[in-house]
Amino acid sequence: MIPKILRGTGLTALAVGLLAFLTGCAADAELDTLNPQGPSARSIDNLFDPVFYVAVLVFIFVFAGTFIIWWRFRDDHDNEEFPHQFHGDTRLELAWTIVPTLILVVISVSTLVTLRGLNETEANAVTIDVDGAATQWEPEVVVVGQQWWWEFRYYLNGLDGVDLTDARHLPPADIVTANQMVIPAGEEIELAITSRDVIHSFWIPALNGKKDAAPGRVHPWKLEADGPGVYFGQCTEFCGLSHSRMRMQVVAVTPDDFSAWVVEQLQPAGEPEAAAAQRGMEIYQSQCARCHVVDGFNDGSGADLVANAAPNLTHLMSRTTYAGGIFNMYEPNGSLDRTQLEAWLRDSPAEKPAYAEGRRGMPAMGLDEGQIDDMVAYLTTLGRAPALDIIAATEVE
Ligand code: HEC
Ligand SMILES: [Cu+2]
Repeated sequence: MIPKILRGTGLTALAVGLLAFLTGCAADAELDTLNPQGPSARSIDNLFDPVFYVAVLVFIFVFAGTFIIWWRFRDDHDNEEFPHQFHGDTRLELAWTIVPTLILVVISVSTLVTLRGLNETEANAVTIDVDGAATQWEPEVVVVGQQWWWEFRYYLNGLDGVDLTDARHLPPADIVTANQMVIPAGEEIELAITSRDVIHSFWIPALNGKKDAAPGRVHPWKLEADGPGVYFGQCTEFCGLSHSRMRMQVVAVTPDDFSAWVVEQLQPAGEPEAAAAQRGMEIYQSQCARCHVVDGFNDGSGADLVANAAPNLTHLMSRTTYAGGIFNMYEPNGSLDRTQLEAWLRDSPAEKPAYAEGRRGMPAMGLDEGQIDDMVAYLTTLGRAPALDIIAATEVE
């Protein structure tokens, strides 16, 4: 027998509450904020946990009090007398003024201390071994948000003198990637976050907190991964049509792997050998180079969108996801996911909604099937696939 209080609205409320609770359950949640794997995320979690438990205590206290009052002073119908009235209680009033004040003071002070710590950056230079010559790099990555993907720019000589005020005309960088940021594990990475269009927000829940990417502004931020691994993120400021398809990943690797990655990314693209790939390169020249950049081939000057505002394709194959991190480049066995790539080249707005006519996202290019084959042949010459374990760890659904 269901108690009276749980019938009707009560039952509905309980069911809705339970459903909401269950939606929060996942065995392997990529965007879990409660499983920090870097110092910034950990300091946020260290603040969140106690505040949460205090909130639970307050909740229990307030609801228990409400319940007791409701029960004790209920009208039980057979008592005609008005309940006993009283007014004022100095001890109670002092208690419920002082205790919440103390709680709030403790919470605000610890919040301020945490915020201060999060905004302090002190990255140490990392040594990158470029062809036997050691280079010192102060780990800084410029993060550019735009509808609806992320660009990561690495200036290996540091950001001094690099003018970031207009994200639509950034100075050429040594390495430019999209949607996957590769970093050395165990090192603090400074971020300079900006946007080419509207406000976005950069957040890798396991590594750091949210920071807006705002056009015309450069927001300093940082992240660090305790160890090698793949950490997922998602734009967290609603930014239009494909906001939900604006994802990113941080791939933290060992210092040696990082050096190797840098050396590889510094290579410009070469001339392809196969005839199909050469035909693809010609199509690239006539149709794609007006937006995209392939280092060693075209530099994006005179780009049709705003300069460099389409993903740099020089090392496309070294990225395991594309188009805002929503498609896999590879099958789990490491072979190219050709069907998906062809679908993208056939009609990208059908794969990922975009206001193409408003110069956002990639427009449908109207290639025929032969051209698509040639294009795939060319694209697969651009960069090298990463190791199978990275392919597996970065796989998206
Ligand atoms: C009008 C500009 C424009 C043209 C022309 C264009 N693209 Fe794109 N392309 C984009 C934009 C913008 C994106 C990012 C789309 C997104 O993630 O939502 C993109 C994404 C891509 C991607 C995914 C890259 C990644 O890392 O996410 C590939 C591959 C690609 N384009 C290939 C091509 C090819 C091949 C052509 C020529 C046949 C072409 N594009 C023509 C603007 C353009
Ligand atoms: Cu966004």
